[in-house]
Amino acid sequence: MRYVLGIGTNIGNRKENIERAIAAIETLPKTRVVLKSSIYETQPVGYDEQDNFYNICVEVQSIFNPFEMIGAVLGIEAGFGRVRTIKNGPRIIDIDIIFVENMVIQSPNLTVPHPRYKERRFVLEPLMELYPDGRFMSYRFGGLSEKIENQDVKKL
Ligand code: PH2
Ligand code: MG
Ligand code: MG
Repeated sequence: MRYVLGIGTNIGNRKENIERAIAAIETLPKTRVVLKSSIYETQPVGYDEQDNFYNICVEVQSIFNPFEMIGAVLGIEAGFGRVRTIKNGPRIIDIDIIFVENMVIQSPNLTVPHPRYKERRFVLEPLMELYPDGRFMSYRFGGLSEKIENQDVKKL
């Protein structure tokens, strides 16, 4: 299946965290990263009192179904020693499922497409780099990023 994942980090060596997360995704069975955006340094959204993030979006091809995939990414996050404290607060690694093909999923532990991706420049900018015509399958996100204020993003 075709996935778009968003990865973010603002604790420790951010570049290394992103590289390690991508390497971990590639170790999943029959799973590979087929597209990778640049890394963006981004202003925190939702909770101000924390350091800037590094964010990236990747397209992944995997045999995993979405529930296997969310289990796998939570496992990778746990392997980084991630502990969940403040909502939207600092994290060593966060791996979010943005899209799974054309699927719509509403379940207690997984919502696809990601419910807030259209409000977040740290997702939209790398997405537009991967899909310059502003579409992934039936999803449309062209022109949204420019309308968002107070969320600085800088391509590294
Ligand atoms: N993730 C959040 C909340 N705020 N801000 C930035 N810049 N980057 C993120 O990845 C991020 C955030 C919740 O997951
Ligand atoms: Mg997130
Ligand atoms: Mg998450």
